[in-house]
Amino acid sequence: MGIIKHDLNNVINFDKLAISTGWLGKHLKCFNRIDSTQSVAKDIANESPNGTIVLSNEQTSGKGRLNRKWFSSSNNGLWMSVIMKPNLEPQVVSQLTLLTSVAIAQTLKEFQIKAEIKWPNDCVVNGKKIAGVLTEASITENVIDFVVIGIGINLFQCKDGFPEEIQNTATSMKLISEYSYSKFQVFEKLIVNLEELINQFMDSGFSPIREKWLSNTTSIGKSVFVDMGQKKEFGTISGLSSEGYLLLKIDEKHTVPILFGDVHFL
Ligand code: BT5
Repeated sequence: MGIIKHDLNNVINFDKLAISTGWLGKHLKCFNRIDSTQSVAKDIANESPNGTIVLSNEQTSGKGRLNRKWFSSSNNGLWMSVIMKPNLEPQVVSQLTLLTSVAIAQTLKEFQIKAEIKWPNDCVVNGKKIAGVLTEASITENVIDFVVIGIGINLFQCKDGFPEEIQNTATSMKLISEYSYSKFQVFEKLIVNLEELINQFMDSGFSPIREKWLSNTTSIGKSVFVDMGQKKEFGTISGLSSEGYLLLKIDEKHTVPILFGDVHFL
């Protein structure tokens, strides 16, 4: 596989990595410390091939959705962004977030960790967040130039390894599993799962991904409120639409599709 090294002081030794993938991860840009793999990926996306991955040991300004922070301390997690140039309608970009959550849940399962997918972009274990996804797209005149899928998976943090503000809401693979693993193993399995799901998505659309998403969530039937910034909607999660919207039953007669928001269990 082609490995492009940007930072030669980089401590990541990906030379030993032998990923048996087709197009995903064929080009890797590995860093020791950058502000955010997401920012770098967006900067280089135009001139990068489809499937390029940007990785960093540490992010000094990791990003969540809505400009929230993603804490990404050194060597503690898999912090990466995937550059894609898919021939897709812009409306389906949000489905890539759901797809990526499925890939993460499948990967964690291979390490004996049963993670649940929480709409739209979280993987949680026992109610605590172990991974998050941030999907951003550049679109010109209704055509996708590129999509960048940011993935953060907490690997090795102890409880007090997280900043105080997320100590009660975040978890890591190390905190859950006795299973021994390396960052490279997690990366490798994730890439294989992600590539397979993206290939399936490009061939057959969202329907098979939706089925997998549904089989990896326990959210259905739960009472929640969804915070959409300007508005909060209370109800019971009743499903996922064929487009990937969260279906929220707000009373006996009404179910509303939700495209964006944060789900809070009641
Ligand atoms: C996300 O946003 O969950 C998207 C996370 C994407 C991170 C990746 S890492 C590689 C790539 N480069 C980037 O700069 N970002 C991507 P959101 O749903 O908005 O969740 C953010 C919230 O999660 C924060 O407000 C915190 O409450 C919490 N949080 C922050 N860091 C966390 C961590 N390491 N583990 C668990 N929770 C965290």
